[in-house]
Amino acid sequence: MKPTHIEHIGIAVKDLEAAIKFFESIFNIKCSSIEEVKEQSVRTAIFPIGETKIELLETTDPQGPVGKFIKKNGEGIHHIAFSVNNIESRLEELSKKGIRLIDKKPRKGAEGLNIAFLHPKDCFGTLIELCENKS
Ligand code: CMX
Repeated sequence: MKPTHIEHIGIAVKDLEAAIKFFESIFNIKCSSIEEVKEQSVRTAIFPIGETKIELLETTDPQGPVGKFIKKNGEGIHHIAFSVNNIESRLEELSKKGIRLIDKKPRKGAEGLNIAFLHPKDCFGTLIELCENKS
């Protein structure tokens, strides 16, 4: 299992619009899309930076994964997403190595990517997302 690059870094924020303004004005980068991912109870804002992206995440439900994360930790880095080829085989490989899969099968995430999360308790406290490379 070898990621090709970091697809994005997810940052949990309380106020998406305020965070977008901050990243655009301070770092001079442009938000390319804002999207609601209903199944994950989040609104996302994407900022491409070279080959990777920053994904800002605002919860739409205090009981959703980002809502619970912010309640416990406050705002900050929520997950790191690795871009991989052939995500289903990668998941099978990781499962055989005893890493708990939050998503046993890939599902659609922001920007229509096929994604799956690995459990942070099996990854040194870091929530890792796999994203399938678009071909
Ligand atoms: N990074 C590191 N640790 C995390 C974490 C994160 N982002 N989210 C939760 N945890 C830890 C908690 O701190 C907690 O640790 P302790 O047991 O030591 O207190 C433990 O995991 C359990 O957390 P919880 O808040 O009780 O929540 P759940 O067990 O119900 O869920 C998790 C945890 C990771 C399975 C769930 O958040 C999940 O399924 N995440 C994947 C989906 C997701 O995050 N979606 C939002 C982004 C969507 C997108 O990018 O499109």
